[in-house]
Amino acid sequence: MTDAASSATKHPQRVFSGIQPTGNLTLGNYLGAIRNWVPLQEKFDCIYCVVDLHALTVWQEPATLRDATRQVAAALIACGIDADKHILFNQSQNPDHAELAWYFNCVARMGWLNRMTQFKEKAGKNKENASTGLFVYPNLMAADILAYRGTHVPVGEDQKQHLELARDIAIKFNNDWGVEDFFPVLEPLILGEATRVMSLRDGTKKMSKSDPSDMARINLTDDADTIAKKIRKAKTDPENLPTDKDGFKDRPEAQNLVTIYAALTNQTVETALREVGGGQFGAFKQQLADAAVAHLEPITTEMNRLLEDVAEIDRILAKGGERARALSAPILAEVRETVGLVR
Ligand code: AQP
Repeated sequence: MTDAASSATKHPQRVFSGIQPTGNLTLGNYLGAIRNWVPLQEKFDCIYCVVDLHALTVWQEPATLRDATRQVAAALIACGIDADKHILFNQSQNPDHAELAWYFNCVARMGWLNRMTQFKEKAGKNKENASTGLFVYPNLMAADILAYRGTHVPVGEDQKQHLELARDIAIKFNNDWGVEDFFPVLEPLILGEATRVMSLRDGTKKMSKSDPSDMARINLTDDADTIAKKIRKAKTDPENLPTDKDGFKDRPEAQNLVTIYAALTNQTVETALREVGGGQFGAFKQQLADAAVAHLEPITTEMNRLLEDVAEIDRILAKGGERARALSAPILAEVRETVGLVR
C-alpha cells in the first residue's frame, strides 16, 4: 500500500478540488478537471471551490472577478456538480484557507517553492515583479485541501507538482509538531484521456484561460460557429494523421487534436486513431468540431440559463461557504492548539 493509500484509510475519504475564476473556462479545464469531478460525486464526499483568492495573485479587475466567479460556479453546476449533495463555494467565503496558508508559509521551504515550474512560467522573465502571492500560491493550494483533510484531489497534469508539494507540507507539519497522521498524505487523481490539453495555436503550450490569444482555446461559452472556426484554424502540419501513437513524434498539434477528439468521444487515443488515422486534417477537423459542439452546447445553454439568476448563484455559494466553514472550523482549532496559539 502506498503512503497516500494507507494515510487515506485513516481519514475519511474526501475529494477537494478548485478552479480559478481568471476568465472563461476552457476545454482544458473541462477535460482535465471538471468532467472528472462529476462521477466522483457518486463515491466520495466532494468539496468543489472557485478559488478567487488564487485569482488575486495576478491583478484582477474587481467587477470582472465577481462575474467570473459566478460564471465558473454556473459552469460547474451546468457540468453536473450537485451543490445540494456536495459543497460548492468560492474560497474567500471561508477565511480558514488563508489562515492555514499562513501556517504553511512557515512550514514550506523556499527551496521547495523555487522549484515550482508554474511560478517560473507565470512570472516569466520579470520574476522580481511577480507578486509574493504568486510565489506562495502552492501553500494556499495545500491549505485549501488540508483545511478539510482532503484525501483525493482530481486535477490536470499541470497541477501534479503543486500536489506533491502539498504532500510534503502535510508530512513536514505532522513531523515538526509530532502529530502523526494529523494531515492526510493526499492523493492526486489525474484522470481521463486528456490530462493536458494544449493550445490550438501551439501544441507545445498548455491551453490556458489567460492565454492572450482567444484562438488558442475553446471556451465553454463559445457558440457552435466559434468552436468550428477555432478548430478549422487550429495549427496543424502538412502530413496526414498518423495511424498509431508512434506517429505523433514531433507532431504535438496532431497529438493534441486527436487526444481532444478521443476524450470528447469517450474512447482511447488508440481507438480514435483506428477511426481517423491516415485521414486528412480537413475532414478530421470537421469531425472534431461536431464532437466538440455536441458535447459543449448543452453545457453552454444551461450555464447561460443559470446566469440569468445571479442572486440564486450567490445564494448557492453562500450556503456552500457556510457548510465549508463548519467542516474546517474544528480542524483549524486543532491546528492552533497544535502549534501553540492562545485562544
Ligand atoms: N490545458 C489543460 N489541460 C488539462 N487540465 C487543465 N487544467 C487547466 N488547464 C488545463 C486543470 O483545470 C483545473 C483548474 O485550473 P485552474 O483554473 O486552477 O488554473 P490553471 O491550471 O492555471 O488553469 P489555466 O486555465 O491555465 O488558468 P490561468 O490561465 O488562470 O492560469 C486544474 O485541475 C488544472 O489542472
